[in-house]
Order: sequence, then structure tokens, then C-alpha cells
Amino acid sequence: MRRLSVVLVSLLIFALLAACASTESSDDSATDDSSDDVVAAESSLTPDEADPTPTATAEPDPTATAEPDADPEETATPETAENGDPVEHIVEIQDPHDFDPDELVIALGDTITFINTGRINHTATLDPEIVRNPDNAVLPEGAEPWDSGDLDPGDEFSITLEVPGDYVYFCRPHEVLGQIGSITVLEEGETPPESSDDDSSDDDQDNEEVDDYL
Ligand SMILES: [Cu+2]
Repeated sequence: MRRLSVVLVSLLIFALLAACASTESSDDSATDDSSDDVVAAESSLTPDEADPTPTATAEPDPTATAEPDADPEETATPETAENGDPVEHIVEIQDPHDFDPDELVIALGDTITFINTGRINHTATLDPEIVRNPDNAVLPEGAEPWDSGDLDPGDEFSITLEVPGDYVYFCRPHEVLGQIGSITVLEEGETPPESSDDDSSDDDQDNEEVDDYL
């Protein structure tokens, strides 16, 4: 019985060692094979995982669709400006031969009122038919010529320009003396920039010009 048990125990130990060795080797081979399989499985899974990724990129797309939503808001802002009351711009006609300001940028539908604040007669005129220098009478295509007629001191003349574009007008008696003004009418929905600084600099230039003439 002892021998048998010793043989059995030694067989058992041998069998255990053999099993351990076989499992180690099989583990190695199995690990390699399975890792290859996993890599293959991952590579085959990667397209599947790549599909969710576009789906995840599709989530930013709604965000991108939210940006177009912001654009209507921006277009809504000009609409508010369009719905706003038209602005009246005052241009003083001054002696000896000056429009103040002589450059205006206005929104479509705004009104310009010329006021003769001088002591002599002036006009505010945009008529290519009666201008001496064609450069002094410029109006966009489709716009109508206009003429205030003679403005006595204190007289006013108002006009609303309905066609966007660049205008150059003049004073009939004083065109040759350089009494010229320009108006830019912005496109529908555009609003004129804040240009008070430019106006003041223009005024300074105008005053210098007047000083030169005086
Ligand atoms: Cu004049």
C-alpha cells in the first residue's frame, strides 16, 4: 500500500507538473492567438466604433445648426433697424459756400433737411442737366434728380433718398466755388456707423477751407 500510495502521489505530482507546464505553454500560445484574435476583433470592431464617432460628430451638427439659428437673430437686428423710425439728418448751408456736414452716410429711407443758415441764397441741387462739372452731380442708377430751388436765408428743403448708392450734389450759384456735398445711402438693412469723430474732423477741414477762402 505504501508503494502504491507513493507511486500514486508521485504520479499525481508529475501529472500536476505536466499540467502546469502544458497550461503555461498553452497559455502562451493561447494568449498569442487570442491577442491576435482580439486585435482582429478590435480591428473589425473599429469600424463599428467609428460609426458611433460620426454619430458623436453628428451631435455637434445640431450645434452647427444652432449657429444658423443665431444668424436669423443677426438678420433680425437689421429688421429692427428697418422697423425703426427714419432719421432726419440736418445739413446746414453756410456762407460763403459750404454744406455742413458735406459728407453724410445715411440709412435707406432717412430724410435730409437742408437749412440755409447763411445770409445769401443757396441751393441744394443734384441735376446732371444743369451741372457744370459732371463729377459734381452723381446719383445711382434709378434715382431721380432733385433741386431745392433758391433757398433764402432761413429756408429749408427736405428730401428722402429711396435708392441706395453714392450721391454728389452742389449749390447752383456756388458750384464753381466748390460748394459740393456727398451722401451715401446704405443698402436696405444696413445702419450707418458712428462717425461723429469723422464729422468733427470734416468740420475742421471745412473751417480751414473757409479760412482759406476768407
Ligand atoms: Cu451756395
